[in-house]
Amino acid sequence: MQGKPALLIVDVQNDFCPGGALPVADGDKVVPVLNRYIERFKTADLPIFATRDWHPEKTSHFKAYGGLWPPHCIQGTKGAEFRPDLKLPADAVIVSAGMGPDEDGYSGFQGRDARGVSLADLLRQRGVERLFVGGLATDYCVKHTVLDGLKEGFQVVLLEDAIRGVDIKAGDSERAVAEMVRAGAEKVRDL
Ligand code: VGL
Ligand code: ZN
Repeated sequence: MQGKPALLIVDVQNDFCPGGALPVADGDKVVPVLNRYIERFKTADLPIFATRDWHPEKTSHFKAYGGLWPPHCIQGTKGAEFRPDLKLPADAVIVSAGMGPDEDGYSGFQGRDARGVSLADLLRQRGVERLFVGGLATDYCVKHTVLDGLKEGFQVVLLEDAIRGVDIKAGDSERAVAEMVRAGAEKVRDL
């Protein structure tokens, strides 16, 4: 049985694209693909969610404070904005994650909207049962969001043509996709 779908776009922000603070190779290439999915979900009157990595200046997520990463996606900065060419509709639901000073916040399910409502509750309020997920980065936020979505009981479809990864180690993204599939995600491309 296929439940009510929603599109879930993960962290398509300036800092994860070429020219940004933590660029993912070809990160910008997901934008036109996601724009086509956005158009289709809008036309079918289905809800669209977008997560954003939304860090404070000081966080244990950053190298300077014990973490893995250079500073990126700091709240209110240009780098934290969604890519300007991503055509998010005005009624897209925005969920911010990684806001705590001592969390990585890789999963969108650790995120909240402006009123503090969790992603899982926002999805359930709208009757969503099936998530179509694309965005950045395959081996971090996409992976954790997909795995948590499955744990929360949602069906998850990974949009394979709309994801790109960091690949600190060669093959990380490939392994992440395999892990998501093992956990129960479906893969689709050119949907
Ligand atoms: C992400 C690394 C650090 C992501 C966020 O959005 O995948 N990756 N912070
Ligand atoms: Zn981050």
